[in-house]
Amino acid sequence: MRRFCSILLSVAMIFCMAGCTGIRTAESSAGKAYVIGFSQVGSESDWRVANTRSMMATFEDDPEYELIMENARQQQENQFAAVRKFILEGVDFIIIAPTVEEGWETVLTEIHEAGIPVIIMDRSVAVDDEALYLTNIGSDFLRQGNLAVEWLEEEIPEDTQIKILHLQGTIGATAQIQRTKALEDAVAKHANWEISSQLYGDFTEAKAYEVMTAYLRENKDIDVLYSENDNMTFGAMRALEEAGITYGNGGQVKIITFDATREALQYCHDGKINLCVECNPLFGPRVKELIENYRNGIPIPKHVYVDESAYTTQNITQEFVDSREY
Ligand code: GYE
Repeated sequence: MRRFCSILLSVAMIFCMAGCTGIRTAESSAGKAYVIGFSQVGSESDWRVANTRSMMATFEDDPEYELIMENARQQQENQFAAVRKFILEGVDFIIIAPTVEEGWETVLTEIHEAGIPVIIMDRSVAVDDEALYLTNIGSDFLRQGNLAVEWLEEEIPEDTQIKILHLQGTIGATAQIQRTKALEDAVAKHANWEISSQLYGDFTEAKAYEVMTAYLRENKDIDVLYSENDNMTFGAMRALEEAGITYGNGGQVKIITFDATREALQYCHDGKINLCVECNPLFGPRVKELIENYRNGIPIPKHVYVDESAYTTQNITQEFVDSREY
């Protein structure tokens, strides 16, 4: 603590020497609250927006906590800068939703040396020393991919050749790595499955629409679209429509999407999307519980997975869609 105070003091002095521009410190902004610095990936998708909301809503009405969120706009360097700022401010706790898995060793070591506990949320980090973070709470992305693949295995007879168009999210993000792995492993096992192309959509609707539109100008022979998140799927659907290609139940292209947000579930219910694999973004309450356990000295597991399913037109009702929280 004394170390933080002296860091804070020197930072404040530097700012005052530079013309007293002012600095928001953990102390000044929060009184005695337990301050959490949260480095969020960005706002690239509906999933992400729901995730941010869940985190904000969980902590905002609790005077015991203050959550300071920094939006990295999908750039890992912005996350490094945010984390270093949190360290200087002397926050009590740090949460990181990492953009990509690689590259975290240095900054996590800096946090460790500052004695601040860290939770890795949503995606994972690839570091040798697991002691650099308390726990990783997120989805089992490989299981999600396998749910998709198992559904496709049931849909496609062994003697039918299929061409799969694969829309990929941010390369190097756990959600991309594992969802891609599930598909590639399955394609290697099925002689009748072929990935016709892998397009980079960065988990955003705009990028997916752009790459799909360009692709469809030259290629229209697609049987399955495997899209690694809902927003890319929405962009792809628009491009398919403009190219005059049918999709969904009874259409040319079967669509598999990940996240299962309300909008995607509605399309699924309406027969426009064939399979929605669920990815739950509502981590706020679970993260808070983990922090409270940590503060109370209750041991917490190294990995916490959330439970998820997959939906088709056959197994969802309008009521279910309407009750979806995200
Ligand atoms: O599927 C996507 C988001 O990491 C689970 O990131 C998350 C993924 C999610 O942008 O929509």
